[in-house]
Amino acid sequence: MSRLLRAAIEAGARHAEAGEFTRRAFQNGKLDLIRAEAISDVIAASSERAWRLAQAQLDGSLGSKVTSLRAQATELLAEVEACIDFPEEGEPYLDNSAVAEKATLLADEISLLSNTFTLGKVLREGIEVAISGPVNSGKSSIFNRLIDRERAIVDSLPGTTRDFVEASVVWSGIQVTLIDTAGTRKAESRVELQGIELGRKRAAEADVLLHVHSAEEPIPRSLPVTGGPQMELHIVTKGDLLDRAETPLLLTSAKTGEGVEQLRQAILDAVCTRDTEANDGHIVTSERQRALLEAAAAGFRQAYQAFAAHAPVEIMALEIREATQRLAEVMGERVGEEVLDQLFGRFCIGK
Ligand SMILES: Nc1nc2c(ncn2[C@@H]2O[C@H](COP(=O)(O)OP(=O)(O)OP(=O)(O)O)[C@@H](O)[C@H]2O)c(=O)[nH]1
Ligand SMILES: [Mg+2]
Repeated sequence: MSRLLRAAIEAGARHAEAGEFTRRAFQNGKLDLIRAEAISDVIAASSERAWRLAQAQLDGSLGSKVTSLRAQATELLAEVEACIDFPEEGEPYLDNSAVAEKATLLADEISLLSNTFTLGKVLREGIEVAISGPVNSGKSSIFNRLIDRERAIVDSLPGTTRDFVEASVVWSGIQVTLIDTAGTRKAESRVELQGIELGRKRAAEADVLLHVHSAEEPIPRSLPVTGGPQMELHIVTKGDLLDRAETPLLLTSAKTGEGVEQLRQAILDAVCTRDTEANDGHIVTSERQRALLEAAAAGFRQAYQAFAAHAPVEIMALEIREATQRLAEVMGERVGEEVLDQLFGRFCIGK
């Protein structure tokens, strides 16, 4: 293969660049940018749902939604610009308040769409769930239960897990990476202290932090609210040792399997707050799309504010024009070379 390749290159061929074919298709107007982005998502899909989502984008699902928003925006722009071009004729017909109102409605609709990015990210990239708690509280046991295999060592000796252990599973089509960490306690040795620190750092990067409280210990009545960016869940482990459940927390047992299915569901619920049906299944999948939609929504809101502040109609027109331009950029119109370089650079060679 490599000799063949060398011969081809000597005869004048060259290596394709990353994403070169998709980029050409985009630049020749065969694909809009949302669909071009979807190609790299199809290739990178880590689960069936991620793949299905990418496939839907490739079929133009999100693109058609953005196109319809853009049509509304263009109509609004025409209304407000008519008034500038033909002030005498336009003024009596143009109802500024109606335009401002429509701009607000459009802003709300665009925000709703851009908010689906959180779900889109979960579907595309999956989630990370870190299990943390005191030593010997049953973290590794519940970890093994959740992934359905004996991956982490379990022992009655406290301090069994030394740093962290990771394993990936797919639940309801979403890739879930579970991270079992070393239990916390006043460490006995320097090595243990380092292990705890490594686990803590890894856990800090996860999307969900699962705190475990062993039924053998007093279960805290009030839970600390950290207010960080992570979702936090608290559960009781070794629930089979409790006679009566006296806790509002989810009771689980790695021994009997009690509560394990509910725990899986609780983890998925924690990250998928907005269901897929919202927005007719249109989901924003890239940070680029999200940022542009946010900017468009902000622009339409500013158009309303200009109206509310009795600013000249030109100001309102300016805001609407810029916001409409942001919507066009989502589809890939008038997007700068640097953005394209960055976007296609993520593709595999030759795709
Ligand atoms: N009865 C009962 N015992 C359990 C359960 N889960 C874990 N244990 C026991 O609790 C002990 C500690 O379990 P591990 O899963 O190793 O706990 P850990 O939190 O990972 O411990 P470290 O890694 O040392 O921090 C072991 O002896 C387990 O057999 C459970 O659901 N019921
Ligand atoms: Mg452990």
